[in-house]
Amino acid sequence: MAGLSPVTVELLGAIARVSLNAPPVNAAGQALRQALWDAAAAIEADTKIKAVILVGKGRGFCAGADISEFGRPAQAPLLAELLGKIAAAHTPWLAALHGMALGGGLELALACHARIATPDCQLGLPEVSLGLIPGAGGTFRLPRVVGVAQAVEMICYGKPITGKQAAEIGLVDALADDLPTNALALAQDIATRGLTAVTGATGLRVAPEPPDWGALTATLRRKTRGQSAPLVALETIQTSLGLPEHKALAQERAAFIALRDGAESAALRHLFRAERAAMRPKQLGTAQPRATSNTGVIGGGTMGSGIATALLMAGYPVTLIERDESAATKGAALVRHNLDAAQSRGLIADTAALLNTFQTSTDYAALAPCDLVIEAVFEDFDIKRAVFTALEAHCAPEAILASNTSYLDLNALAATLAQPARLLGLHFFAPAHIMKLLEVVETNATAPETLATGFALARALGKVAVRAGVCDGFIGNRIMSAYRRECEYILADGASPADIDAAMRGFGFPMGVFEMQDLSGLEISYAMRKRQAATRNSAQRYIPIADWLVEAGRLGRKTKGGWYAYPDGKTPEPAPDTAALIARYRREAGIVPRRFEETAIMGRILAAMQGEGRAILAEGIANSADDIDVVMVNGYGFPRWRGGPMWMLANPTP
Ligand code: 3H9
Repeated sequence: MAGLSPVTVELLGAIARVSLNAPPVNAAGQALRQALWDAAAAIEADTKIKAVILVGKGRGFCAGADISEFGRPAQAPLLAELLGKIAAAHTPWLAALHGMALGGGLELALACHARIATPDCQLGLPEVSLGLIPGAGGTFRLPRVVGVAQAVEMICYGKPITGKQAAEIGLVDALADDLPTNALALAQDIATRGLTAVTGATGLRVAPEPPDWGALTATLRRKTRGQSAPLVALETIQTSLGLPEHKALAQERAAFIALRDGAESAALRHLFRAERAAMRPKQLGTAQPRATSNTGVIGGGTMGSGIATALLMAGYPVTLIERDESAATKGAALVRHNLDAAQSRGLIADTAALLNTFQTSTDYAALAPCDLVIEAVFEDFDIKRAVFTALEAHCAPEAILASNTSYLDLNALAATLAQPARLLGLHFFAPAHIMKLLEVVETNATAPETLATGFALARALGKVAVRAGVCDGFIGNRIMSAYRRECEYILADGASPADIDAAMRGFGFPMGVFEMQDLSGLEISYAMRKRQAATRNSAQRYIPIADWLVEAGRLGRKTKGGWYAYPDGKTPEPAPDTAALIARYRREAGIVPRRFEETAIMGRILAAMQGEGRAILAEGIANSADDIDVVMVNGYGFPRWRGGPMWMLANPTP
């Protein structure tokens, strides 16, 4: 039976070891399904085989259905049919899991009769993040193995769990330190003593208490902000509990197909592809990244300490430079605070161990061993230029130098460097150790190797990175400025901040543009507007209300008032002072306020995003419309399930 590919079968006495071998992630495409089908049929016919081990070669067990097949007609054997065949086999199958068992991969493991996993293996049904529900028995089998509450958590929210957690909830029967050895021993035990005697398995079991479906639905609706797949998943699980297997599987498949062929899944699959493509911009060519083992950060404020935290969490030693001891101590305290929070969320094992690889200094000479230094000082060109002069004097000539500027002209900064080819922008988003997005900014002089190092760093930090060219605001902030301006026009013409924020929330943003400004503080964009005042197009409409708010001391939540009032420091309420300023502006500008429906508000906001997106593309600031979507979704709260503004432009819903 050897030689079947992408599935191979070896006989180890009475045990058959079936290996999935479809790099890079053993996705269950047609060829793999057919080969596994054939292997299962041959094994079932062989009475000498007493147990089967199913393993994945390479990085993991199986990442699920092959996503690239979803746009084409399904080809036999369907995954659900294959899994039905394995579940019904007389010979017990043991799934041996490492790396990842996701989506159809976990459904395959659930169709097996027992499961063993490495403690760090990722097990999950992440279909909702592709706008889908499990379509190969997951909504039927998982609740009957781990109970309804756990199954709802895994299926409706789509977040994977570790092998260790899976053992705690009974999803796997055993954990393995040494998977090949432990799986073989377990399979031999099953072959000798029988499945039930070894695993204590009583087959599928249903949770005794059905949950409060109403409460689950309400929470899900709130957390998923307009996405439909999670709610369909919940309904499918609920309906499935009252159905026999064949009917439950049929209703699951029907719901799966409807979602697969719908707009939401197309949008989410677009982002899955776009996020991966963004990490390979054409400008890299064949350039290889430089090795990075020691890093430096200049500036210990919110951004600098967040960047230092992100670097430490990814395993890089960090030297943080501040201008004096007191600022260095404050920066170190912020880093410790961030790491403590990460530890309490289980993201890192030990703050103290990471702090052993962290030091602060007020002397740039401490950066001598660093191969990558990221500057995150105050947004002032002269201050940044002085920092880079010092970096050139103290860093090794091959060290990569990066600026975290959000707005300043990196081409002008590059022109002040002796070696501009090693400068790039690394625009992190606050909090830098949490936000997924990184804009990797290429100046006119950035070498491909420097750019490649930026992308390699992004990968190591677990970020989604997008290449951007130099302009005021790069991709994301430039689009944000454009739609914020549009929101101010809508406000000036008659809508209230609450009307506009409600429209954005209704569309799926976590918060509206005015609430967001109050949260981050109005003074930053005020300073930017003042900087741009001399060069602003005087023909363009300008709304001064935000300036008046700052000049009246209304900086946002921190002053208990900005666009809104915050009597308790956090809950926005309509602010009479703001309303008076808006009324004053309308009066002075001779505007008779009109009413705006939510759809009209969102239509104008989207058009502003898309218009600016087109300009950015035309100027080569972004490589593709897909890159713009990746930025808006990962850095600016654009609802993921809608695919991004440029996707919506190209794929209008009827
Ligand atoms: C499903 O299973 C439905 C079933 O319930 C029912 C069916 C009837 N298919 O992310 P990476 C590619 S829905 C095809 O860069 P990492 C990926 O495009 C599926 N290709 O690496 C990339 O290729 P390229 C449910 C896939 O280590 C390469 O593999 N499953 C698939 O950062 C490496 O990927 C999921 O939602 C796939 N399923 O992360 C899992 N998966 O280099 C989706 C990956 O050419 N996948 N590729 O761009 C993931 O979450 C991550 O890719 C994974 C690896 C964690 C596996």
